[in-house]
Amino acid sequence: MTSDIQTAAATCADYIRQAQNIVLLSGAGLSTAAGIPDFRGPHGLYTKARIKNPELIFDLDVFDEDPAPFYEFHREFLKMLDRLEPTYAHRFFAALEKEGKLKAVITQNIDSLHHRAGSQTVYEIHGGIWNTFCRGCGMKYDHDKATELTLADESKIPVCESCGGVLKPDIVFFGEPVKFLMESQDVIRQSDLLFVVGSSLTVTPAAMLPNLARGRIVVINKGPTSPYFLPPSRIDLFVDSYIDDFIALVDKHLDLLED
Ligand code: CNA
Ligand code: ZN
Repeated sequence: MTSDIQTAAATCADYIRQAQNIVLLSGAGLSTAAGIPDFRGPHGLYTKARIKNPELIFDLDVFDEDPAPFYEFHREFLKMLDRLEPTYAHRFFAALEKEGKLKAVITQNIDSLHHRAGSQTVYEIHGGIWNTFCRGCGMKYDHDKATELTLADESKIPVCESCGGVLKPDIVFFGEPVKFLMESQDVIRQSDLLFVVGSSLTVTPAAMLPNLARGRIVVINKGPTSPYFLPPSRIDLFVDSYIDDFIALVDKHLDLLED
C-alpha cells in the first residue's frame, strides 16, 4: 500500500469531517466486491443465463408478449443476490447517512444492496429489484415477497395474487426513462461533497450528473473515468484503488464501522 493512498485517505476523511451535505453516485464497481459480476463479461450474468440479445429481454413490448426470457435472467440474478451481502463500502455510506452527513445515494445499480446495507434515501435511477409491480393492477410487492413468488416454481411466470397479472421488477428497461433524475440533480447541486464510486461515467444521463456539483468531488475507481462528462480538472481527489481497501483506510480516521 503506497503512502499516496494513505495521504488520500487522510484527505478524504478531512473532506468528510468538513462536509454537511454529502451525496454518493455509485456504479457497478461498488458491487463487484460483493461478488456481482458485470453483465457482459465471460462470467457475466448475460453469459450465464445464455442471453445473447439483452436489448430484447429488457424491452417492455417483448416482456408483455413473453416474459419467460427475462425471467431466465432474473432468476439467476435473484439466486445470486440471495447468497451475497452488501460490501464494506455500502455499509460505510449507510453509516454516513446515519451520522446525518450523507443526504442521498444515487445509484446506477439495480441490485438494491444500498437498501440492504441500511441506506434510507436511495435513488435507483435505473430502477432495481427492491420493488416489484403487477403489470395488470399495479399492486406493489416488496423484495422478499416478489422473490418468493419468482422462485417458487421455475416453470411458471410469477403472477399477481390479486388479479393474475404478470409481475415485473421495477428495473428500468431499454427505452424507458431513468428515474429520479430531478431529485438526483437537486441533491447533487446542493451537495458540498460528492462521491463518485465504481462508475466509469460512460452511461448517460448518470454520467452527466457529477458536473452539476458545486462542492468538492471525490472519485474512487479502479481505472480511469470518462473525461467527457466530468473533466479531470473538476475532481478534487481521484483515487485509483479498490473501493473497499480505500474506504477501510478512510474509516480508520473516522471510526464509523466496526471491522
Ligand atoms: P461500468 O461502466 O461497468 O464501470 C464500473 C467501473 O468500476 C469500472 O471503471 C471498473 O474498473 C470499476 N471497478 C470495478 N470493480 C471495482 C472495485 N472493486 N474497486 C474500484 N473500482 C472498481 O459501470 P457503471 O455503473 O458506470 O455503468 C454500467 C451500467 C451497467 C450501469 O447501468 C450499471 O448499473 C449496470 N450494472 C449494474 C450492476 C449491479 O446492479 N450491481 C452490475 C453490472 C452492471
Ligand atoms: Zn395485479
